Amino acid sequence: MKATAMAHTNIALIKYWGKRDETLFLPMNSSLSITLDKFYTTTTVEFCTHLYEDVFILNGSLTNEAETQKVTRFLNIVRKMSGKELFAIVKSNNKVPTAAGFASSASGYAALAAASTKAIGLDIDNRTLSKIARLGSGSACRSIYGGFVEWQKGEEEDGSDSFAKPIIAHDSWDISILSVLITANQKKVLSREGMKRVVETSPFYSSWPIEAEKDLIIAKKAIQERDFDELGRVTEANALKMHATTLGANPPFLYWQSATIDVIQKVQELRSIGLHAYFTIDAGPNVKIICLPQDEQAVKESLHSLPAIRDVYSSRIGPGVQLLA
Ligand code: 2P0
Repeated sequence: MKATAMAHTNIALIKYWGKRDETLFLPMNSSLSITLDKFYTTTTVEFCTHLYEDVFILNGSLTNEAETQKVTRFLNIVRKMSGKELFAIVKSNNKVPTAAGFASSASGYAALAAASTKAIGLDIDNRTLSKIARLGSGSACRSIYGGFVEWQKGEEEDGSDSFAKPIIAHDSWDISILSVLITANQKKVLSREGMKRVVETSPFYSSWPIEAEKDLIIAKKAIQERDFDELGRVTEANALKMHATTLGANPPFLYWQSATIDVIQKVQELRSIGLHAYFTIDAGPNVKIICLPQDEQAVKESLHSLPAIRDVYSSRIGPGVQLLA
């Protein structure tokens, strides 16, 4: 009753922003991401007869009650599916610079979903696994697959048609992704809270799902045609539209810092001298840049000239979830 799985983080080019159902993690819009090769979570789950509660060890340390409860809430779903009332020891290691503010919930819940379902004896396909991972954290459903991945929002109230699917395999288009660290400080408005606030209060939100669906069509076509600049343009535009919704929220909020804008302007400047680089920003101040591999070194060097940049992590496109044992 023991299994180990590894899942990689993903970065959305077309963002998931807003839920239509908070319990089932059903999104307002479909989204599209790339899975990264360098950042991942490895999780071992062992269901035991002698335990009277779940135990969660993260990066070698026993977690607090709140963190353990999140894992228990997720394992309850798996226990219910299997009909087995067993508690588990969960050991998880993040190879994600979490101290750098890069989210690990996507890789974390994707690895937990794969390891826990296998350990408890469920035999399920990746589509079902994607739906289960979604119930831990929305973006986790995309980390089941490698390469370019679409999370189709679905229409059903029970979430049965809300899952991710691969667009192209991870080794069929070589792209470089730079994660630019500006600050490691905890953000003031967590993404879960931020998306809820914009849905409920921002007058700019109503156009978001419409725009996101349009952007998704453009992005998918660009991927099929391997048109990097078209993909980059729509990626940037989509990120800016997402962040525009926060300015209209009540109370308003902004994830950016001045260094975020410095990076945006640097990327624009690099394009003006012929480099193929485009930015995207998630629910925080750090910036991710997609660029062609031949431009990676030049982009990296130019970023180091900005005083507020603390680090730059390079990745390529990575694989989907894997069972290790
Ligand atoms: C994304 N984000 O598509 C978007 C862009 C943040 C901005 O997915 O509430 O941690 O657990 O479903 O998945 C972050 O949100 O939120 C996220 P929950 P999650 O990557």
